[in-house]
Amino acid sequence: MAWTRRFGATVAVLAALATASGAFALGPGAIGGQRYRVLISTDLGGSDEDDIQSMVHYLIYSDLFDTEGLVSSPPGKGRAGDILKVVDAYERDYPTLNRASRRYPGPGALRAMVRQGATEPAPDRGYSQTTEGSEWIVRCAGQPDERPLYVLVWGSITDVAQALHDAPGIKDKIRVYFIASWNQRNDEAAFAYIDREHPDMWLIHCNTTFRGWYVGGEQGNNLGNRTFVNEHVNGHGVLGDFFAPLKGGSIKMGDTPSVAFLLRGTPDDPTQESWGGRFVRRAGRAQWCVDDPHPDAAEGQYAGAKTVNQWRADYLRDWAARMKRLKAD
Ligand SMILES: [Ca+2]
Repeated sequence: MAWTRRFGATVAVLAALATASGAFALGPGAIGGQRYRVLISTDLGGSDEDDIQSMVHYLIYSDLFDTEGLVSSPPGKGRAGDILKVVDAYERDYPTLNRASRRYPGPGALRAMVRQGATEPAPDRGYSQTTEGSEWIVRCAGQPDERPLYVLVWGSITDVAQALHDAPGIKDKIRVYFIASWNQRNDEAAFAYIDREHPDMWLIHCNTTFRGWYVGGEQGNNLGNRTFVNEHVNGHGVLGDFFAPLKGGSIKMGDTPSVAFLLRGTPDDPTQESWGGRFVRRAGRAQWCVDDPHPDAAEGQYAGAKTVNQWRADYLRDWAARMKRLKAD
């Protein structure tokens, strides 16, 4: 009996540890060999430098993904040309990266998938004119590939709304991770259109969870927002030097949880743990997820943010190891 009690206690402790660290809960994701199709809709080059940070990070991991589109979206002054400038930096590092992995996309292939989307928010009805960007979303979604297309929305959801309006059938093929918050406020009409007309969408409505990327979690041991950039980004290739001065030399990367969600976790089910957060279903919607309102998941005022920052040491150390590829010379 004593043994049984001890064994039972051990199991309970292990279960508690597993819950605390989530160590046994994370699915493989792209790092574990799953290959996902990705299209990014971004306001890069506009109001905030943090999209450039996120794009650099994405490109360092781009050998793990089948990237199909990079769409310049509202709000602000960011344009397709700003995305191309990041690709230019990537091109200079490409020979080095290519030696580390043959699966990095060629710079020319990336340039060929950059499209200009809308430059203004939608009018009240939530959609307006087809753009090259919205058309590209429709076209990628329609590819004869059994895998879904993950659409990562780093700006306003304007171009996705337009694409859904033009071709509602794409709904069955796309999975949208929307970094909402300020992006949503800058085009409420586009989001309201999707919310109203497409409640059956597969969508992660991430309003606050993403804050966990740079708020809270392990910030010591060169894993602070500034110390990490100094130690692991600055001086690491053209891309590292491109990143290092942005946001005052500090990590923000508020859009990156949409990528981290694919890097490690189980994207088929956003209610499971991932580096990009764990979500709960919105009532009455089978495929629509929102920030976890449970107080244990909050970091200060940010609901769900702990479901990201609990992995901070893991996702930053993994990225640091990848940045070393750029020191290969
Ligand atoms: Ca953004």
